[in-house]
Amino acid sequence: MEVDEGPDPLTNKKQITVTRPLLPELAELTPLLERIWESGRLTNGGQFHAELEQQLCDYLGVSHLSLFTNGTLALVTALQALRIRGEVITTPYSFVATSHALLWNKLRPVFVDIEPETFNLDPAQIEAAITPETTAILPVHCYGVPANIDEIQRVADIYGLKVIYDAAHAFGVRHRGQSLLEAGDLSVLSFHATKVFNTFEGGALVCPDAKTKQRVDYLKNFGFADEVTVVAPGINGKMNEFQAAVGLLQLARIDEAIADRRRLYHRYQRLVSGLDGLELMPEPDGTDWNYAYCPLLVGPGFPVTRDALYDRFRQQDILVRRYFYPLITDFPMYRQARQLPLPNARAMSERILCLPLYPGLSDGDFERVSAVLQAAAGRG
Ligand code: T4K
Repeated sequence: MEVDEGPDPLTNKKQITVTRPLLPELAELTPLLERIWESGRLTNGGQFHAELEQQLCDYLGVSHLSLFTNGTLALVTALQALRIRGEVITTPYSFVATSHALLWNKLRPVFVDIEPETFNLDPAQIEAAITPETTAILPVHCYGVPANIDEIQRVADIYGLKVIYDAAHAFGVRHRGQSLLEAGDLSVLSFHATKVFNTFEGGALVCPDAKTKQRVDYLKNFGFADEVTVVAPGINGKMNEFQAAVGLLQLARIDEAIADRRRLYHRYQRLVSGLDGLELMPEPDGTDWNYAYCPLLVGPGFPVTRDALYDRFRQQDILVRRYFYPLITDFPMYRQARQLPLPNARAMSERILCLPLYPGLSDGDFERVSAVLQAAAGRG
């Protein structure tokens, strides 16, 4: 990936965003668009849709996958596919779509704390939240870091609960030599523009077998099993041919993109290791991680607070983000939801700042980010 020399660190005001999408070359897109135009098939399971499903299964190392027009509809459908009812145990430390998928299904979220090391649902807390109404667990592989899948499964098996992973951040992550997306009963991916792999908007539901995929395929197409048979009140969650074509082009360069992310992450590690009071999330053990985010924790030992650091970045037109602050439980529609004590989630959400991380972030831009951190640390 080409990296330009970039602007003068402290004078240039070009905006740096927390992420920028991987984009295909326009010239590569043209022949695929021509094929769409010639076929006249724009959506409802065309050639690119079929090709992307196959190529993603091969790349991700999973046997069945159904494409969606976005990750949120895939989450909503996953809960429908498994006929989840009643209460679902989930994390407050996520993007709000995780819990919204429950409300769209008239399910009741029950919030449980996270492990501070992984930012993921703490399996040791789950049992205390289970009632006779509990039917499922909805954990997130936050930042693409694997949740504690063994322990979560152990609790789920004891109580007969389904496990649906919100794997929106976990594209391509392999854990102990196999795809993380095979954990639990279903996993949901997001291919939104801000993700490691994108189709502008998009997502997928990873299924364990052909029968489940069949049901999911019906559900994302209004419930149609054939021209005259509707088997369920399905939704329109289909990915169109343009999205799928973009996906095929992105997939061809995804390894290079992840390698770029890795290099940049290591550069941040070297920078942050020299600054007292800051801590970059360590890379997860035993995992081929995808470097989806660059989570920085601002500790009490740092001279400025997290929010003051956030403001300093903004003043330099560097749009860092507090993923995930506020906690989901602080949004009005979740304040009344049942929750266990959430001290870790709250502490992390008050310390977190995600730094800019994307393929092609220039040396000059990295220097600008670095200059803000150094100045805040009193090294300026
Ligand atoms: N579960 C989890 C755990 C998720 O994180 C998400 C999505 C979902 C489920 C739902 O999946 P989808 O239905 O979205 O497929 C962004 C994304 O919109 C959202 O997809 C993502 N999580 C979330 C973590 O981040 P915002 O509100 O922060 O997006 P926005 O528009 O402020 O963009 C962030 C930065 O990215 C901007 O400052 C600039 C840059 N950007 C953004 C877009 C859209 C670009 O450079 N180009 C772009 O096209 O939510």
